[in-house]
Amino acid sequence: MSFSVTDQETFSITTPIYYVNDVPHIGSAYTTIAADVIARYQRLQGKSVRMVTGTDEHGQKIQRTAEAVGRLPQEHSDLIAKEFATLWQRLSIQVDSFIRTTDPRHEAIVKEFFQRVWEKGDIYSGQQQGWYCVACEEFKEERDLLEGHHCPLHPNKKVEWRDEQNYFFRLSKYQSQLEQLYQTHPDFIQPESRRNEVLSFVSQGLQDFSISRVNLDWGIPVPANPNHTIYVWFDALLAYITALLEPNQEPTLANATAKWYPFNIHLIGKDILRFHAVYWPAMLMSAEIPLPDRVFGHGFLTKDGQKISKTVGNVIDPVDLVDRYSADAVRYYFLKEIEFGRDGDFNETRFVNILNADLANDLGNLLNRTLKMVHKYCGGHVPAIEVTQIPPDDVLRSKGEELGKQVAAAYEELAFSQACEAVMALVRAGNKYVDEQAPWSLFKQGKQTELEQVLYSVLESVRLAAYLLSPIIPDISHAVYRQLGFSISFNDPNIGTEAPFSSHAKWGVLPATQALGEPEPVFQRLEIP
Ligand code: ME8
Repeated sequence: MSFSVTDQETFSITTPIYYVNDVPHIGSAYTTIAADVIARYQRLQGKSVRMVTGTDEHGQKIQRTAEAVGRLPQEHSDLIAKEFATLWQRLSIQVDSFIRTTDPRHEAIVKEFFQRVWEKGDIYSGQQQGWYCVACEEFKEERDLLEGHHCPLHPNKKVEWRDEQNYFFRLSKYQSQLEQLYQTHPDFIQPESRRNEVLSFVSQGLQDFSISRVNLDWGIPVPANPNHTIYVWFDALLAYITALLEPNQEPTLANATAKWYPFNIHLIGKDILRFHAVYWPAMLMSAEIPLPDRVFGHGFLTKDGQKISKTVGNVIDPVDLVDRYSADAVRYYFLKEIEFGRDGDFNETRFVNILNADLANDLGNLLNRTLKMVHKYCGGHVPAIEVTQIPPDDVLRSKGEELGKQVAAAYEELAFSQACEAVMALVRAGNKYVDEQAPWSLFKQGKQTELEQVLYSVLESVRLAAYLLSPIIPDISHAVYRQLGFSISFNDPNIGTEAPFSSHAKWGVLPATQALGEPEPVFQRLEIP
């Protein structure tokens, strides 16, 4: 049975539309992994999911980067966009829509949107004076700059003085509507610390912002005045909407917003919070388009305490990490190690230690030792045990029966680290249980029924752990399921009907007498480099 989109609820989520100033680094991978985990969790829940990512290719930052490497901006963008798409594949990310802002359909969407806002009377011409950070593509207040007019997010870059005629968007007109939005929808901005940041920024009074640039060819021309180019942020935010068009659909706002809109989550880093939590909702209000449900701004990955950034030049290459350690390893480490929403430092020794402890020793070893015993003592089949035969106060059964609900709540709150912790607690309990119950001695004593109950409980706990971690480590979960005799792939887009959360997140799903696969390590121990 398969559901069509209209039969079931939809879920849509975005990552930022990344700049193509350089190949992707671990920061962009971090957000995209998290978005993929959320999307996978929602697929398990049976939702029809649209996961959107893409590349931001216009504006001065990209034009200058291309010039510096002797390429045309389009040629440069083509090369780098490909690197992003390849990395997402390597990281087992299921992208439903990859939007590039140089897609011709996007220009049509941006122009239609601009026109709507224009007709609303929310755009006017004025003089823009101020300090501009090309790396942020944003005007900065003098008081926010470091000494010598350097940008705090790009301390090696100087801001530039601008004094030019621009078109402005009447952000100030939306001050009270925005304040009302934050009051009536307290979950609109998450986590709480980010919400407070925005509330404090907005309470200082909103200023109109310029949405066009002169002397810049690389961008979408302003419909009424082609001497101006639409500001790259105005252009990029709209890529979220363009990304919802079906491949051969006419590019109109009505078409793009028909099925998947409004977005459930815009997932971003805290650096671009204002654009998403203030400018974007105001733009949508002006165009009379519904607002997203929530904007979640996570923290920064840092190295030696400084934000990892392409512009700063302290990047960690995600391709290298995947090559050396596998996609699941990278996915697990970042989501388990860093509380989502907070900053976190990358440390390779810790990386190796956590993976070895959780995935090789605790999860991998529990499956391996149990399967070997089942092959030895029970003929390679799931023991013929009815779940009702296992006492309700059995440690694994009672923990397992609570776990699905607990982990679902953690995923809903984007508390990935908590989800991992809760699952690993069951896995660790499983290892302890094996040590205490000593199936080898039950075998020696001829206590076959007790032995089978013990082994069933452990196998079922490993299965449940693999299922609940599948949004984070889909390849390992697949390997566990295969060894347990299932032919389910967690990369199957129909996973929500093949193995729905409503049944597989329960304890006691492993079918009695199901033939088991050969035990093979699901995660090889890593060496500290
Ligand atoms: O801002 N730690 O693109 P961008 C965690 N084109 N996340 C990080 C990070 C770090 N050190 N560095 C980057 C842009 N990120 C615009 C977006 S959206 C309409 C336009 C992640 O390539 C994080 O999600 O600079 C951050 O918000 C994003 O990359 C910035 O990507």
